[in-house]
Parts: sequence; structure tokens; C-alpha cells
Amino acid sequence: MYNSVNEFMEKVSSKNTAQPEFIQAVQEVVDSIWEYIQDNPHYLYANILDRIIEPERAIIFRVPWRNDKGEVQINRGYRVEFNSAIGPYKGGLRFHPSVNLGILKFLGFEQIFKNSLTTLPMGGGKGGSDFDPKGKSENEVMSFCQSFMTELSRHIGATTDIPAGDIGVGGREIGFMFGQYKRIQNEFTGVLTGKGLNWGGSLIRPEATGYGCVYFAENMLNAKGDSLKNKTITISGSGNVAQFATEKCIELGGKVVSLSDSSGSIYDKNGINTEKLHWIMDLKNNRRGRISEYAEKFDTIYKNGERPWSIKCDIALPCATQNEIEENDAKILIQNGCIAIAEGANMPSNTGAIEKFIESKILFGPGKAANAGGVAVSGLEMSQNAMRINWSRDEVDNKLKEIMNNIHRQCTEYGNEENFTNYVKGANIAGFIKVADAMLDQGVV
Ligand code: NDP
Ligand code: 2IT
Repeated sequence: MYNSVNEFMEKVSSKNTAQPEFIQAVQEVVDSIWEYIQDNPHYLYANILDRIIEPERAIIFRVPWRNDKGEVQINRGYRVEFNSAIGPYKGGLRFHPSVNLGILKFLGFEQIFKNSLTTLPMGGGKGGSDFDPKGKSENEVMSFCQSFMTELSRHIGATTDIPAGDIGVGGREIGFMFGQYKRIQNEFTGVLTGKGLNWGGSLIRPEATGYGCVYFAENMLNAKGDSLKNKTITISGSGNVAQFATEKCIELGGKVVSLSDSSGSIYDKNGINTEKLHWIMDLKNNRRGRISEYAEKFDTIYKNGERPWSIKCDIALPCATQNEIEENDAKILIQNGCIAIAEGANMPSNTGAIEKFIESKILFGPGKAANAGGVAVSGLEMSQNAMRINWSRDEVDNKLKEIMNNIHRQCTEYGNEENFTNYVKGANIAGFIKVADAMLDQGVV
């Protein structure tokens, strides 16, 4: 048993060297739950802490493929099957050059608690590759996806491990991988989520993460008697999550003034309207261009190499990647009068930034709560596949709203402090209890 968080974290650090993002994710959870588990020592006696930070299994494999010139390329593929206490492993696949085991362990670890919060029966997992889809032809992306799935197919299954999309993996890549899985296994099952609508996908899954994040922001604001209406909102990223977060903000009467990609940010002080958003969706999803083209097209400001956090806003929705809000960005956001942050991305705020947000008592919805809508609708896609039926758009959207309300309620139940809801603490404790109890029930496995 450990005497302090520090003692525990020293061991975690020494056993997971060169995995700073994983250590960061563990630290946040352990800081949140420490007091709770001291008061409930049966978790300590069963050593749940040591067990929950160790993946049940991590698979690493070679992914050979040929580029359009006929040259052989090698990437590294991964699937981290982290925790199956409450359901089959579930979580996305990320294709990005920065992917390594530590990044996927942080994402898989977060996924355990996020999936638990959704109330659906899904364990935690994550996978991906250091493959960079940028600048690759359609044929190259397909060759890579087919090779990746050729190996991955031995490890996954509709009741074992159900991957989905994440950075660099959208509908196109899910399609190529689903086709290859079906060809190898000769079975049409819900082994992946985020599928196309006419081959087993769910309505609202593409929208779910962005919509869910905005529903969560609205829930936090409503709890304070406020709403998104007429608020100025900055969003980072311009991919799947950012696009649909923008769409929902517009629908609820907010004004989104920025989006970004890894090259820089745009600032449109008049706000991105539906027509401009559709132009961005075409730019990003079909033409696969850069966000700087928006500034040229609509004659707005482009900040090369900058994130959007210096732009004055009421609400910020980081929807790009991990550690994109640093302590100084947090200070600037607070100084500029920002009242709420809801994380569409996974762990976009670093430890120092989270400390600033909590200290200043502004509304801060951590990723594992605020972006759980995506995996929640993946869970609903699995249910529809299992029942061989399709729910309507409204049915899925209403279930998504209900799930986000429920996550908000769980956060307030476990995160209530005097005149303040600590959503980080609430999400971590609520997510932990369900998984830890299931682990206790299932014995030392
Ligand atoms: P996409 O690949 O669709 O979009 C990612 C966006 O983030 C792009 O605009 C990309 O810019 C930008 N980005 C990626 N990496 C970096 C980086 N290192 N620095 C700066 N910008 C970067 O991914 P998603 O929208 O699906 O995912 C965004 C975030 O949301 C991720 O953190 C993901 O884990 C999280 N998430 C996604 C869910 C989903 O259902 N898709 C569910 C829950 C969370 P560029 O094109 O230049 O690389
Ligand atoms: O981080 C995430 O929750 C996702 N990328 C979605 C996972 C899923 O299985 O839908």
C-alpha cells in the first residue's frame, strides 16, 4: 500500500519511462481519487491502483505497405487493450506521426473512465499507428489500412474489441478497414464503429463528439443559470470534433470566431456561419486543404503557427490534440474573461492549465466527461448492430443528450465542493467507482 500520491507516482514514473503523457493522465486520476480511496480502503486492499494502470494487453505489430512509387514502407501498428472489467475493449484508432506506445496508453487509460461515465457496457482500449495520412493518395491510404487490418483482425471482434476513429481516422479509413476485416473473417459484424450509414453505421455518430461536447458545455452553463446563446466561442482544430462542435454552437446561438489546424489559426470576428462551415467541411474532408485557405477565401485573419487561445472569448472548446492549452494559455483565457472550457479533445489542457482553471473556479469540463458523446454513440451503434435495427436521427440525438446530462449529473455528484463543481474530480471518481467495483467482483484477474 502507498503512503502518498507521490510514492505511488514515483513507481509509475520509474516503470513507464519515456511515457510522459501516460504519467500525466495517471497523475490526474490518482490526484482526484486519492482521498476517496483512503475513505474506501477496500480498493486499497485489493490493490486496484496498481492493477488499473497496467494494460491487460498491448499488441505491437509491423505494418508493411507499398506507396504509389512501388516502394515498400514500414509503419508500426498498436492496439492497447487496457481494461475489460465492464465490457469489451472500446476506443479509437489514431493515425499520426506522433503515435507511440505512451500516447496510446494515455488515451487507453482515459478511455476506461470515459466509457464508464457513458453508463454503457464498454471497456477501455486505444490503438493506431505512426502512419501519416497527410499528403498520401487515396490508394496509399487504402493500402496502409488494409495492411494494418490484416494484422489487427486477429486481435479484435464485435464482442472482444471494437475500434473506431480518432485523429487521422475518419469515415474513409473506417471503410477501408471494415472492408478488409470482412474479407479476412468472412463475417459482417459490428467490429468497428463510425461505419457508413448504408453498411451498419449509426446516424449522429459523425456529429456525436462535437455535439456532445457542446451539450456538456451547455449543461455546465445551465447549472449556473447561463447558456451558450450570444457567447463568443473559440475552437481549436478543424477536424471531425471541431466541425460538429461548431455546427452545434451555431445552432444554439453562439458565435464561433476561430478554428485551427497544426499550421495555425483563423480569426473571423464576424463568426463562422453555416455557409462558411460547409466550405470548411469540404476543404477538410474532401479537398484535404489547410485552414489558412479560409482566411484567403473570406478575407479574415490567419495567425500562422499560433493556437487560438489569445483571442478574447467567453467559451473555449479545445478540439485538436493533447497539451494544446498550456499554463500560460490558461492564464490568458482567464484574464480575457473566459467563463467555460469544455474539452472536445483528449487531455488538451496540461496539468498547469487545469490547476489554473480549477483555482479560478471557472467551469472546466475535462475530456473524459465532455467528449464522451463520441464513444457513447459508438456504443449505441453497437446496440443497433446487435439488434440489426437502425434508430432515427432524433432517437440517437435524444439518447446522446440524455447520456451527456447523466455524465454531468455524475460529475456534480462526486465533484461538489463549496459553491463550486470540480468536474475533474467528479468525472474521475464516478468513472473509477464503476470499473473498480467490477474488478473487485471479478476477482484477481
Ligand atoms: P481529426 O483528425 O478529424 O482532426 C484533428 C484536428 O486537430 C485537425 O485539425 C488537426 O490539424 C489538429 N491536430 C492534430 N494533431 C495536432 C497537433 N499535434 N497540433 C496541432 N493541431 C493538431 O481528429 P478528431 O477531430 O477526430 O480528433 C480531435 C481530438 O478529439 C483528438 O484529441 C481526439 O482524440 C479527440 N476525440 C475524438 C473523438 C472522435 O469521435 N473522433 C472522440 C473523443 C475525442 P492537422 O490536420 O493540421 O493535423
Ligand atoms: O477518444 C475517443 O473517445 C474516441 N476517439 C472515440 C472512440 C470510439 O470508440 O468511438
